Amino acid sequence: MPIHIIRQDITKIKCDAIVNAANNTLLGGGGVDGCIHKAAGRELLKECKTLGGCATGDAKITKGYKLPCKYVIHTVGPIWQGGMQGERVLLESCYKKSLQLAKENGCETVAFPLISSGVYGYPKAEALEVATNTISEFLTENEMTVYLAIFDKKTYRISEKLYNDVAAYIDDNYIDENFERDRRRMQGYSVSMSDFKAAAYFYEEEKTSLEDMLSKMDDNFAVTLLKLIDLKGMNDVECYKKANVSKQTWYKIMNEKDYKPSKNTVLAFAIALKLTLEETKHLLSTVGFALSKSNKFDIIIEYFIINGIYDIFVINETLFKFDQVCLGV
Ligand code: AR6
Repeated sequence: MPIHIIRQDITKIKCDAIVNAANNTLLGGGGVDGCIHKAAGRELLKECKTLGGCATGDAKITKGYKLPCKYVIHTVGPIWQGGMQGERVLLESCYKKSLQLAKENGCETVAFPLISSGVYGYPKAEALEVATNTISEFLTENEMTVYLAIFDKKTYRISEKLYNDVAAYIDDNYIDENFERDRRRMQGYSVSMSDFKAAAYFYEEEKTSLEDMLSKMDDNFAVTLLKLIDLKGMNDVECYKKANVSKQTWYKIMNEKDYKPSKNTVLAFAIALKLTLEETKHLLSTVGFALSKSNKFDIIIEYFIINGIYDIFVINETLFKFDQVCLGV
């Protein structure tokens, strides 16, 4: 099941549990801890007082009170001391223990802030890497939807070079549709009658029975996808998990004859399967989509495919930086 990176105040997320970046006392503090206590009300502090604190790397659970979630999972991240004091292992443990607690309490949707990346000083880019790696590892074995609430765009780890390369690629390839239309109008662009006649003649030549045409129809999306999965030596579960696509969506694709996946979903599969640009275009065409030069999202995806970069998290972080929706959402 998927991990969604979103830019949102965690206290506003409606899900089964939100995770709090707390301290060892569990008695509140600043940052996200302060926001959560404020939004939940005094009852949360009352329950926290009964918990006897929490060790670094561990997690404890309370009710959500006035928050729009059932539970708050309080975890205590490590204080950054240069990276040689076992900070990474402790931070991984925060995510693992919190997810385990969420699972034990039947949570299907959980939202995390970027633990330790504020007051505790863990470098944001590394904190994000630990978060995405640890959560995705958990999700390969478990069914849960996890949101990673990022407050600050700067958190994104993509390098300046990647950002600049993608920006340059967009500049070179982006066609503003309105600009194109106006330009054509200004140039008096029109289709002549003889063009139409030529097209009609061509159609006559090619005319064939509807039955014939239907029998030659290409494989549909589900069949094409399954063939590509085999071709790339993957299995179904591995593929949809890698694509950050939920089990429900996968089920619909495979079982509902008329189900049409979104373009976003098709592209998530293309990335998971490491398709070439041609293969991607073919997969898109099975549901009537194409990559457009007037769509920044499409151009960014094209950039990654052409450059053979298929890390969905790097791609999503880049999309996020360019204010586009993430893949597999
Ligand atoms: N929603 C989502 N993320 C947020 C929010 C919010 N409402 N508010 C802040 N962040 P921090 P830590 C982000 O400092 O580093 C407290 O005093 C923020 O931008 O809250 O683990 C505790 O009591 C940052 O990226 O937690 C502890 O003493 C991330 O949440 C100490 O801070 C974590 O920042 C814990 O420090």
